[in-house]
Amino acid sequence: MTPVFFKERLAALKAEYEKLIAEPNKPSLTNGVWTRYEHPILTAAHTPLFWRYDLDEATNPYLMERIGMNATLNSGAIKWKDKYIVVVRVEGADRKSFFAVAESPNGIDNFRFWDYPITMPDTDDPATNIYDMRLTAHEDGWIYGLFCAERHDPKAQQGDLSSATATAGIARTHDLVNWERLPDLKSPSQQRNVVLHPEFVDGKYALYTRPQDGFIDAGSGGGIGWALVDDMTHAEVKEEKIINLRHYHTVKEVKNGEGPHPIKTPQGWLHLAHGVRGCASGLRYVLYMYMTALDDPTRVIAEPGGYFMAPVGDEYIGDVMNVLFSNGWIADPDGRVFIYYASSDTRMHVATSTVDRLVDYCLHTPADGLTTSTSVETLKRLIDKNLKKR
Ligand code: M1P
Repeated sequence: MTPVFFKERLAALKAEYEKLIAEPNKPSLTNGVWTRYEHPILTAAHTPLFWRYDLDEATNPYLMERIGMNATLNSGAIKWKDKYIVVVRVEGADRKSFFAVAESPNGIDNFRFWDYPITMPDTDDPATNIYDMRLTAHEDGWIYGLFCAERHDPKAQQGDLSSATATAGIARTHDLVNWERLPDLKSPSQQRNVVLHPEFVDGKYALYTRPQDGFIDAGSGGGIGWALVDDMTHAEVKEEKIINLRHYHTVKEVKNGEGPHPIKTPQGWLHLAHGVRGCASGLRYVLYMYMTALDDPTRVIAEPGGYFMAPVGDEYIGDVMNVLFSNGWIADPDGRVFIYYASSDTRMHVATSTVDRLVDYCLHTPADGLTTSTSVETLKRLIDKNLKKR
């Protein structure tokens, strides 16, 4: 290869990369509750060139990718030092996920990765894969990151290289760079989608849990749980109650899981979660919302029927089709809410709303009556009301 080839290709790669990062994101679809944006905020192509290429002509004369990145998905989010921060689950071509911070000045576009991924210390029992961090700036002064720590099931039969276990990993930080790893959550069951509530409740740390029978099956788990914990440095689920149940023939029939930690509003805690149902093409993951009482965050006070957001257009397509998943949102002091969601386990998007709109959505959207008859009666009531005004 000639030096000219290397220089030209490098210049082209850099120009293309900067164009991608700087691309403005404009509002696209809206249903009045949320507004989607034209472009994903982060894709595998947004990961820095210096992660993927050896940029030394002597050792990489063809300027080929050396370390492939496959996807950028389920990201925790936090407003920090006036920047919109997402802690992204980056999945390499080798299928290993890791965490990396990306920041934006406006929450909508210009997301740029920090130079290095997060070095997450291991516990004494290192996980094979870690992913889906929920960030909580807790009133104790720490920023906690709770995530799934996945290991090959020690009870797997010989030759079974697929059975795995899911445990909640816990770490905390003051700067998003240096992380103190705490022992994994002790729980009678496997756990994924565990989220730390931002305030003490009865003087204890409060966790949203998702007990599950196996690595994939929520099974007898029942839904989103709640557990109080004395000490995050030795967190243990002793008592767990299910606060948001699954139901037959709903969007969360098969599984559900808390998204990011809830947002506190004067009317109650606003929750974003995912619900899963089965269909002929596999599992369908959608986002739904519910609200709980301020004086008792375990008491559901509202739950709109159906989904809040489901895949649209290109969002259907990716490594795991028909999936929307969210574990990060940011509520700004001016009332705007930035909802960060991944489509089909492949790329990250943002949708915007406001606290007022989301509360209105939760309090005034009819609940799921659980049968066709009740859905039709609910629909007829709205039609009657509207037609009387004609
Ligand atoms: O593939 C869809 C999602 O599946 C899992 O979510 P849950 O535990 O609710 O089934 C997670 O692995 C998640 O990362 C993934 O996006």
